[in-house]
Amino acid sequence: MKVEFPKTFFWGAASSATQAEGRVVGDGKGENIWDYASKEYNHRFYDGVTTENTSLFYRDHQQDIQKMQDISFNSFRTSISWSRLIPNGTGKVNSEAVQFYNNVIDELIANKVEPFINLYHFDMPMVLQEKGGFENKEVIEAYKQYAKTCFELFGDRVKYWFTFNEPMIPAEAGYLHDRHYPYVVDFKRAATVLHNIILAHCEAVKVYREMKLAGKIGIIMDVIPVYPRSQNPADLYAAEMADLFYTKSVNDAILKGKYPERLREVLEEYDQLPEVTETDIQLIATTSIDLLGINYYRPRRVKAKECLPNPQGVFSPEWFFDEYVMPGRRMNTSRGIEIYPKGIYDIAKKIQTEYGNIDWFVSENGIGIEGEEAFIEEGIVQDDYRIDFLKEHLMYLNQAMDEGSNCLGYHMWTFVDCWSWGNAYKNRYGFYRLDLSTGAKTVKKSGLWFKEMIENNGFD
Ligand code: BGP
Repeated sequence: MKVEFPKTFFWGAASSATQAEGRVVGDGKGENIWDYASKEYNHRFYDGVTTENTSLFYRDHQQDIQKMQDISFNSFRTSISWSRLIPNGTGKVNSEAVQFYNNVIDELIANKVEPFINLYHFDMPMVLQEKGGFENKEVIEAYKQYAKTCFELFGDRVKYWFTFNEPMIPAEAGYLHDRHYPYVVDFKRAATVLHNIILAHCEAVKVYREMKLAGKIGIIMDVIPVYPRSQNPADLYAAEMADLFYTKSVNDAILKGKYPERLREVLEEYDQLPEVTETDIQLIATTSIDLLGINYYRPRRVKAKECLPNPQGVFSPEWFFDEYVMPGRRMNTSRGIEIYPKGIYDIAKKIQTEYGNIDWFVSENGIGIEGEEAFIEEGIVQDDYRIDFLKEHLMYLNQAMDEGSNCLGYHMWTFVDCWSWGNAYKNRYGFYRLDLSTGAKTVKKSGLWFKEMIENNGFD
């Protein structure tokens, strides 16, 4: 075996509640921002597909978990839907949801698939969004209670917990870049949301520690490695700023227990500093995680600004750098992002050298392709491009591990083709194809390749 992984390595895939569960009549689920936005702002979603029509993990979980076992997963990440478990955001728990998540967890364990459970994957309950979502400190308290409820209900069996998926995204996409509801465009509000999400993370970790449960708790982050166009100081400055705003802001707070001083200086200079109290600073400084998940899809290439930003415009990190379109870059044209397998190695090195070589795993990595039906032959999507993508990324990951990186696993995005934030079912990522007209879920060639790779702990 040329590329070999430890026998204890976690292999599987990731998914999330809103993207996969779907709705069935009488399930008692409350509305979240995606249920609301995909109806009320339907034009923003590819083909107008709403959350109601997602791949029905709620109904099919038993067969789906069997499908995980069929391709030899030993672990699987999904999230609990806050608005399913506690339809009003606070207070009464939905017994149907408790039953559902109990079934999922028990079924996974019975199939020797370790459940990795995330508490928040972009899906704020609508009632709490109406109160300001994470702009409102009361929602931090509500999240803490929700987290506690989850630990009480499922903490006897779930050994791997995650507080948030990509904490930057609800802030950046929801409050600055107009991609997620509530479609606000205001840097300071985005910064407040990010800060409050970090506080909510800390509160959940604190509760988990107090409960003395026998498991690990962490967070899933999207680290986009930044590469400057050149070594020219102006390009280097652009890269430093992109990294500061989009990576170090969250990473340093979570992994080093403090925000970068440089960030504070810049935000102060532009009058964009959110309110951060001494108590907040203390809470962040005294919280640490056990396991870090990293989602990796693409690099961020940047260059010095070509034009001065409009001082009348909305302040944004993009005031400090421009995107660099590197000649010859390799693109996933369906998703419009660069494919750069070495990025995974660079992230591993960064964790090793700058963040204490903490235990981590690849919590998402994948390639979303439009029009995959064109690759169906003999009833199977012949997705050799996905196998190549996997091989290349795994080779770089393996190299980093040989050099001492504490990587414990690899989860692909995703298990069955799922609904996505905006793109709905346009780009397909799954090991299983979902036929939207029949609901059938059929393994792809990559799923079979992954199975063999797991069974051999590597590949040639
Ligand atoms: C990650 C999210 C996932 C998933 C994935 C694919 O950032 O955590 O929920 O959606 O990206 O991206 P997209 O669906 O936008 O193509």
